[in-house]
Amino acid sequence: MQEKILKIKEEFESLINTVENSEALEQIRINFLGKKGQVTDLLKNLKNASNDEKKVLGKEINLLKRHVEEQIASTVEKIKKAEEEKLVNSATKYDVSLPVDFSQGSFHPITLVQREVEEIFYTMGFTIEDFPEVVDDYNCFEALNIPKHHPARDMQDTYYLENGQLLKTHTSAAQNSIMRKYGAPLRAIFPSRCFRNESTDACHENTFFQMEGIMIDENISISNLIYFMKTMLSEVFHKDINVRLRPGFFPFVEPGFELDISCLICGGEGCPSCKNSGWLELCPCGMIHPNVLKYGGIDTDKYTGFAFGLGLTRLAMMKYGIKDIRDLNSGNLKSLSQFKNK
Ligand code: FA5
Repeated sequence: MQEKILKIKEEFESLINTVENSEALEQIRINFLGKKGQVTDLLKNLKNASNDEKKVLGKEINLLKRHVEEQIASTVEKIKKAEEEKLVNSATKYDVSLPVDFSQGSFHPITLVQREVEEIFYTMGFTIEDFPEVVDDYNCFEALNIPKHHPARDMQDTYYLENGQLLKTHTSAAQNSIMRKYGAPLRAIFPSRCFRNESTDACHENTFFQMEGIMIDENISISNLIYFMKTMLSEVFHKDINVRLRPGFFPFVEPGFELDISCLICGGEGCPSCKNSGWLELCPCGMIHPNVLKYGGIDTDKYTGFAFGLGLTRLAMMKYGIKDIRDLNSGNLKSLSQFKNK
């Protein structure tokens, strides 16, 4: 039996030292520690040994079992880390000087990042809603506690149609309709294209994507908001990201916050992508103002909620290391064809 123990140990060592992914590691675990695993069998067969043998062999088998368990546990961590690193590295190999590959179509990086964030919120019980890009003044401003002539409108000049409708400046424009459609409790995200009349630079476009999220229920607090924001960012980047939360003013939330992430293009040193500040405004958020809940037909004695407006285009820039936001709307295949297999 001692020979058998040694053989099993050798076999385990050679397998564990060369294992490359989680699936193969799970097979090794089953093979050695599963119900019919080799180490489990050794323990079962011990009952046939004499009392003296049991003392010696039992100790050896238990040592082997512990060794196998410890090795598997530390390898799980190693593999997880390696798999995450692989994901992160593959996500940041963006190089405009690479030749164009016309052999296969590809998804736009914003589509990729949008789908990824949708998946994250979907698994946390959020529905994914759609809303038109052309809206009226009520939805875009008034229902959000921004009456006519309110100075907050200055930050969001946009393109108006002759019939008085406008191209929506932010995804918050869908909040009122979605509250009215579903009532409370409610968990929804609604990604969309937004438009603003503004000069473009490395981090501003006149056409960009946001993803709004709202959660309304009894006893919702800022802790819930912070939890969901942290979960989303760590899932998207597959690593811990430096974030800062600072007070921010938006008439439709109280209190309101700006959530910034440390710029991943320059590592926080300062560059044109982050207006040389080292930080990038990514996801303003806050507790939904009671007026906005009332306009949405929600009982404010019973319910509270949070809302956030994630800058999806900026998220794609940070995730894929795209230095200039204008590359994303350029239609330039040299840039866009690089995202095939991501
Ligand atoms: C808003 O649009 C608010 N509706 C967000 C919000 C929702 C606040 C819910 C509170 C509660 P802001 O104007 O800061 O806020 O834009 C939100 C995000 O969209 C910014 O952080 C940024 O990531 C992105 N963004 C805004 N303007 C542009 C632009 N011109 N180009 C690219 N991204 C932009």
